[in-house]
Amino acid sequence: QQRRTLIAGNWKMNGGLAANAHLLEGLSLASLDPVGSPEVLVCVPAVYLAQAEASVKSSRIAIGAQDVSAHQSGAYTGEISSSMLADFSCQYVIVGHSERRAYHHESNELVAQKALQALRSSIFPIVCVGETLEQREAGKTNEVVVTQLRAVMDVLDDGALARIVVAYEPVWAIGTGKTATPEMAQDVHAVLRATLAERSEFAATKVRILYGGSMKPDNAKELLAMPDIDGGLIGGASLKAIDFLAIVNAA
Ligand code: 3PY
Repeated sequence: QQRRTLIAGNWKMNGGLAANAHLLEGLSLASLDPVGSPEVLVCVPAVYLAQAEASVKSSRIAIGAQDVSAHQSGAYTGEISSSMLADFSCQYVIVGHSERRAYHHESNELVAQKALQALRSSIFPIVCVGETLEQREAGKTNEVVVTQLRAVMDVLDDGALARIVVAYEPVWAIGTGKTATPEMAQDVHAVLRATLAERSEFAATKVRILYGGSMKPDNAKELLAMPDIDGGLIGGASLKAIDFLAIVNAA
């Protein structure tokens, strides 16, 4: 296996000091098998990065953020730069989650700049792509996700491209309890990998493509068994240690 499975939790705007302490402790105490096992990541609200950094210190759990500024520094009130994230041992950052694309009007170009900025601070961007129900029903799934991915590919050289993570999250499966079937997901993952391969075979074999959108303990195993599904970006089920660990153990 040339790609190590990555199981990433996306906490979204959930949690608080006490709840996080409980969850992080539950995850840290789990005896995660150090070899041949998946990489485990929690993407926490930025204000809790310091708490997460301190809590997971002696465990194998990596920490990440959920968004990053496209700018390096300066007059961007409310924004958080990639170097600030790096100060707290942040190794990954989600960019272009569909909730940010929808509610904060993030364009493909902005998402690409965010990915670039993350890499400048040696943080791996997890680039989210995915179609709405309307787009799927119109037969536009591949076109939509390829356009979203290409915008990021356009700003990265081959070396940088090999360092991103992609997450396929069908919008209609986010927070709805609906999941793509393993075959539906695999089809899109294969298209995404072929798109990477058009630019760089090396990147296509290296880049992990995660599935996101209501991945749960009871559907994780069959999704993760597909050849081009290299992990998961987990929403709701990442907020309970027992569920998140069940997904980790299914990988
Ligand atoms: C979900 O599973 O709901 C997600 O959006 C994961 O990012």
